[in-house]
Amino acid sequence: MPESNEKTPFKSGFIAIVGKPNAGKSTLMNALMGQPIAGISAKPQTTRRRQLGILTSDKAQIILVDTPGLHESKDKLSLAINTEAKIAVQDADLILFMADANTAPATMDSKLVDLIESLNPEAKVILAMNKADLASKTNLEKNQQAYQDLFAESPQVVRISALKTSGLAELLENLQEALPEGPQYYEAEQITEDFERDIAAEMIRAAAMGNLEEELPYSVAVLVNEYSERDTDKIYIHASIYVEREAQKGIVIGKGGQKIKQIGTDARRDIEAMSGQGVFLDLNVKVKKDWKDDERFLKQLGLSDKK
Ligand SMILES: Nc1nc2c(ncn2[C@@H]2O[C@H](COP(=O)(O)OP(=O)(O)OP(=O)(O)O)[C@@H](O)[C@H]2O)c(=O)[nH]1
Ligand SMILES: [Mg+2]
Repeated sequence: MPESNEKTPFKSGFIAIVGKPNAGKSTLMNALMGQPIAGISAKPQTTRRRQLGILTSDKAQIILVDTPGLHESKDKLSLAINTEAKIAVQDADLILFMADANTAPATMDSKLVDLIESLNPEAKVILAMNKADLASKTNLEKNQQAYQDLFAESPQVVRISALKTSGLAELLENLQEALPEGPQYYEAEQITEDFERDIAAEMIRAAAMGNLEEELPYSVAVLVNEYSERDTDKIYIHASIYVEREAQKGIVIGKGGQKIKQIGTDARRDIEAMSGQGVFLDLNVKVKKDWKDDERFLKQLGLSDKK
């Protein structure tokens, strides 16, 4: 048989990773990228801004868009966070819907499905049943069916564990398959659009969230004041952790500075893994009264509901 010289068309597109808070979206993003670029914590509502993870091969450019889970509070921060998720859904060529395989769909899941079907009704959806490592087979099957039933058109399903990285090769194959033909939007070497200093800020905030309890994780914001390579192999970072009220400051610092020290240790480990360099991290704690409703401060954080 004569060899076909027809080339397989190059595929590309934006894949919005959506799902309720804590579903494992950022864990999946980091696992697919093979390196940490998103902040992760065991607490829900860790991600606040959408972030790209770009995977380029000679066949395709898969542009993952990590999004925040939807927030129900009515402060300006929550509105801005929801805007981030909505923009990602609107602009997506493909939606990757992350479900927790261990639990039945919640109201938040139905809300997300409504959002997708109203903002981007044409988009194809792939359903990822995540945390499959924790789920019993019966539970997984029952929950999977319930998730599929949320959609007008039953989506393709992949069972994965973002944490244990199982099922990811199959997932990637399905994502690539479902993408449209398209151009290479970004240089092959580019893995994200964010600057390292912004990723560092997210990692510091995720580390703070992981070390704080009750409402405090949600009262924290981080700004990086300096991010510089002072010598050849070490990055110097000076960052401020902001809280909403004076009384919260002492809790973040902790007895004898123990808490802030632990936050620094966790954040440094993540930033070093992200940057591939040693990190010297200098942290302080500041009060910015009611910053969640302070539009100017939210802008400084790169968040705004007016996009
Ligand atoms: N056992 C298990 N845990 C997982 C898996 N994927 C994520 N997790 C854990 O779930 C928690 C939340 O993960 P994230 O990746 O921050 O979740 P997210 O969906 O990005 O959450 P938000 O940013 O708050 O919307 C972390 O403690 C992860 O380690 C998985 O496949 N199995
Ligand atoms: Mg996240």
